Amino acid sequence: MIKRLLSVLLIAMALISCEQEDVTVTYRLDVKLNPATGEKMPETITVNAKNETNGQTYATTADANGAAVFETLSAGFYTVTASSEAFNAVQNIELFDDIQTTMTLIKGKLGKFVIKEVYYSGSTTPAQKGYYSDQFIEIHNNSADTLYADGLSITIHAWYGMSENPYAYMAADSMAIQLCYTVPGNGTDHPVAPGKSFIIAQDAINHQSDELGNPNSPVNLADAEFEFYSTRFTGKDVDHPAPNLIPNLFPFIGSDVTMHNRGGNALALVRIPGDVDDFLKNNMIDAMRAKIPNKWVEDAVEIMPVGKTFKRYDSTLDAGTVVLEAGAKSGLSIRRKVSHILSDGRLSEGRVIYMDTNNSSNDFLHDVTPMPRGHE
Ligand SMILES: [Ca+2]
Ligand SMILES: [Ca+2]
Ligand SMILES: [Ca+2]
Repeated sequence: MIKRLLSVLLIAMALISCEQEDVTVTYRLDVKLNPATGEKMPETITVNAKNETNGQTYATTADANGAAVFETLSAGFYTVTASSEAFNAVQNIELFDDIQTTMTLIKGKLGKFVIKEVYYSGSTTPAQKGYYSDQFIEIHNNSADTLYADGLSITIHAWYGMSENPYAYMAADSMAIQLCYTVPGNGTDHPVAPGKSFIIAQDAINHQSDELGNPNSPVNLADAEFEFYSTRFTGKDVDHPAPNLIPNLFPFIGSDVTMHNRGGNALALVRIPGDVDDFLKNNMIDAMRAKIPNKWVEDAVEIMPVGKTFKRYDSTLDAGTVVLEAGAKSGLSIRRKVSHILSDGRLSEGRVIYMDTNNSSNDFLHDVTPMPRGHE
């Protein structure tokens, strides 16, 4: 009899525990935002909590004190982001209990696409000549969502930074540019998954093995998603199979889009609403340079020539600078530091998140061997 009672009891306990497993456990997440150093708290701050396990996103707004509450979130790994017009913060939370967390805002927009690597120094041929056709820019989706590269423009600042920036008068709200190329597409032609990147090559070939290449080049760019292509002046550029970027502003006399090999090019990723050519046409500073509002900039990196310190970008775009000390023909590049790599069995397992505090002095490695699609 006792045995029977015991087994009934055990079955009942098993049933209860089964029932309990069906009940979703929720926790409360309290977020407290601090303003950026020396700044006031922005009026409107959106706070999102994205569950990295099932992809669901929950949104709320912070109150005047910077407090935001998510009352009932299911247990899991979350990416919490706070963003206003001019400030942002990001934090990863493991929510397996009620949690109170503090996040400090930084200046600048929330990074979506970020410039992950820029190889502009070029390499040295066996005959000790400079070879620059292997230059590339790699752009990484640093967000938790699929983004589209369509319509994303890459720009080069109008000033090389060798002396005081003559466009400093507009820097607080606009930047002067001398080059703008845009990714083609109808809006959804070029999806980029979270943690993935795409490469814009000067020439999309295997520079190490191509007969027109350089066996000393550090890169094979045959699988680059896009390339720069120019016939405008000399007709010497070769159109390889990779799709070409759309040239919107390219006033140089040369056979291709070649970045300044000693670091004179401050780059930016920009979303220009509407027709890019129309916008530029109506916003020319002179025959060769245009003006673009800082608020359209998705990411910017102030690459500086060796030994120079003449800033061009406002601190909201890039509070610092990055210098490649080895200079031209060194075969070395600048690359964003890895912030963290998501793990612990999330859907996003292995996704690399790069450091983006909008300060390239902190965010970038320099004098590193180019590593297209790689990280360290
Ligand atoms: Ca080319
Ligand atoms: Ca091509
Ligand atoms: Ca940035």
